[in-house]
Amino acid sequence: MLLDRTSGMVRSEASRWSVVARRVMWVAFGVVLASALAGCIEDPKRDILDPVSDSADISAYMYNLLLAVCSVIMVIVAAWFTYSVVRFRKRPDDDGELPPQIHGHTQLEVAWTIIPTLIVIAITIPTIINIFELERRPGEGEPVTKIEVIGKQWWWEYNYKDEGFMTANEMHVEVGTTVQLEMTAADVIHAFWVPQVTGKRDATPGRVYEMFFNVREPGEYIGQCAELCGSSHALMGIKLFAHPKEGPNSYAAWVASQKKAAEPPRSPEAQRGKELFMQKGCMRCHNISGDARTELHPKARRRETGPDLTHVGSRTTIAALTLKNTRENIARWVHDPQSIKQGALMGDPRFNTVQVSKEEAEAIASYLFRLK
Ligand code: HEC
Ligand SMILES: [Cu+2]
Repeated sequence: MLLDRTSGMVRSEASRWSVVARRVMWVAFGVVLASALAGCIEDPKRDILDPVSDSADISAYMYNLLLAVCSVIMVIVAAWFTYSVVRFRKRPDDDGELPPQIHGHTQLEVAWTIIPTLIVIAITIPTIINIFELERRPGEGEPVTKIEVIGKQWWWEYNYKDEGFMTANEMHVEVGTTVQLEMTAADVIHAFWVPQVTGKRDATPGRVYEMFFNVREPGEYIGQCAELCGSSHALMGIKLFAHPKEGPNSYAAWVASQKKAAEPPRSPEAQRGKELFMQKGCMRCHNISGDARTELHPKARRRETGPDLTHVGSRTTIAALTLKNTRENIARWVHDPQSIKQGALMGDPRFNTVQVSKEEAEAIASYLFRLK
């Protein structure tokens, strides 16, 4: 029992719970409204109902099929229910007698067993067909882009093994060419998901799961790690660029630029940045190819190894979409990664006790940002 301070009356436990329940409802309402608004302003969008690949078509088709079937059922049930409530409501002349009961009515029982079974079968058949369709491997001789994907706390490593380079978070593929992801994880379970392009699939330590897709529209698609993987899980974004087959923005042009060794520094400040990069031991965790002194030996790769920085300046974002890629943001990140991404393995005292002053970070940023 509680004493209500304004009225001095004793309030029951029940009314206290109703106050709590009302507050919970308001909070829930706020959360729903905020996420709906967030959905409105999002650009570019991440919408499974606007698929741009064969794989996402399947997910959208299954979603729409289930929505249609369930909507029909809902309308029938709701209409029948409303009709019954109105038609059989209690009237003033009600004599209190029970209406005829249907317990043990054989035809009805058979009907409500068979109809749901048919509905479930109708949903199961396309589901099974589509599961096989999603797993279908590309045919012999069909060109395939193979990308090894490694989920790490809290970013994505992409290894274009056939081409011989690595990149991070921003995946590039070619429109019309089947992409084969070979997904695993270095630490905990993550999940790769670009709603307009792929289904959701776990990246699990010690296992390799494949995923296939073929994008049909050039563009930029946003994704997100979809498996709670620790404190900065929400800052583990994905960007997928689908390049046309031809032209200056073609996939081949992107691959050619990524295969090049890193640009040597051009300005004195960038030169100093490169020296600081080496002095501070950044290449313990980062590779910059083209100079043995900034290269990370492939055998030295560990769980805490960070993104390949050979072409870090060519990315549009850094730290898995946490920051826009600008010179200033690289400097901010290098100076104090922990304040930007809590728990990031860079700047974690267990692996890295190197302190980089603001001014040093700026020199390093001049070097890194030019690595286009
Ligand atoms: C202990 C290993 C480690 C060391 C040492 C380290 N880093 Fe990192 N670095 C990482 C990891 C891990 C990430 C990815 C963080 C994330 O996004 O969660 C990262 C991310 C970055 C990024 C962003 C790259 C991108 O594409 O998102 C830059 C730039 C960077 N580090 C520069 C440096 C510099 C400069 C130094 C030396 C002062 C350094 N790092 C030292 C592990 C390390
Ligand atoms: Cu995650």
